[in-house]
Amino acid sequence: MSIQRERRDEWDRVQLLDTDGRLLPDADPPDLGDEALLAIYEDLRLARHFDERAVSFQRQGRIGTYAPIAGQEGAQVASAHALGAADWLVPTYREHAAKLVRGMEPAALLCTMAGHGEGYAIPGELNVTPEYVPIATQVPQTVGMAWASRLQGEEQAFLCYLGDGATSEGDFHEGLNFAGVFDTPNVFFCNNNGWAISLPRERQTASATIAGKARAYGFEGVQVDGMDPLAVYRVTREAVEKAKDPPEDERRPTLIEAVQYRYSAHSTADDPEVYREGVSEEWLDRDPIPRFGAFLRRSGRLDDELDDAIRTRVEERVADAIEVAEAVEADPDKVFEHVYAEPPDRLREQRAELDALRERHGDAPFRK
Ligand SMILES: Cc1ncc(C[n+]2csc(CCOP(=O)(O)OP(=O)(O)O)c2C)c(N)n1
Ligand SMILES: [Mg+2]
Repeated sequence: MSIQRERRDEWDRVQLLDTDGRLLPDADPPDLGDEALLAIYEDLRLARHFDERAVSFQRQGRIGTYAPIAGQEGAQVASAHALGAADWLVPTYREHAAKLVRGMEPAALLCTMAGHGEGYAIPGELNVTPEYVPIATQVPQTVGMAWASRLQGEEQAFLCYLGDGATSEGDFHEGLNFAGVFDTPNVFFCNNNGWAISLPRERQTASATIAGKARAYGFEGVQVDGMDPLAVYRVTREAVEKAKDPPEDERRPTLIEAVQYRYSAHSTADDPEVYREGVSEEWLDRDPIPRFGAFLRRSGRLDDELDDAIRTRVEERVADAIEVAEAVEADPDKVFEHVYAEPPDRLREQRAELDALRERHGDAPFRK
């Protein structure tokens, strides 16, 4: 069966910057001051550098499997910047940059990746949930959180990230249907990178756009250039406001489809050369970091000196985080905790075996 369908994509894709970082003639940029724009830029640089170091760390066996983000920083950073302090952020396994924007420490992220439970202790005031690995599970759960918040009369928006792959799951449709009927204060942010591991977007859905799926649930869908941080910020900010700020009977959820490309593999356990061609010039031209940097330079907000200072700050921050994370010692007893109230016999036997080994060899080999 051919998977080709005739497709007429009449959806407007929101884009404010051209690939050289020039504001498009009819662009309506968001109201952001110099400080806020530079904060977004620094977070973009932090995200890229953190990602490079994390991939290298995984290759050295210092952290476990890692989900890279190169190319996707613009969507994560700009959308997370659009949230207010009281709003909630619900990440998948890939939203490292969004979590950093929200105030999570890079050392905590590395700890989690190295298997230390400490990284999962997310400070309560950040309003970030633990990451979701089972695809789309977070969608109905975030709708539940948002509905509870609304029933309690709170003014909070709930930003729920998902991939293009998640749109084929029942949870996605159940969650969006409920959100449309009950007007829960949700923003569904779909990072459409064109692939769900080896499955291309064309095999995921026959819909012309992912944004268009919102129509079926009776609310607005917006497609945005996910590698244009300025455009991502604007559409997310508008969606966040629409979820919580207008009069009670005008509050509405939104589905955002951020079209983008990930330069790197699905995870460090994946080899994309098996199923996709190398990264095209077209996607490299859209790289959100030089593009946003060029916009800041053109508008006189960034020069070489400031750029160097930002690079140094970012590198120092990640280097410090690595030092902190590497100093954390594994506690082998934790392997046995938190799953069973009453450990079964085989677990008791394994623990006794470990204790015997520690008696013989000392504790040190089991703490790294
Ligand atoms: C319910 C479920 N099915 C399958 C998997 C295995 N799996 C992990 S990531 C992934 C692809 C997800 O693709 P997408 O939603 O587009 O996100 P991306 O990784 O591209 O960011 C799959 C199938 C899973 N984690 N959960
Ligand atoms: Mg994907």
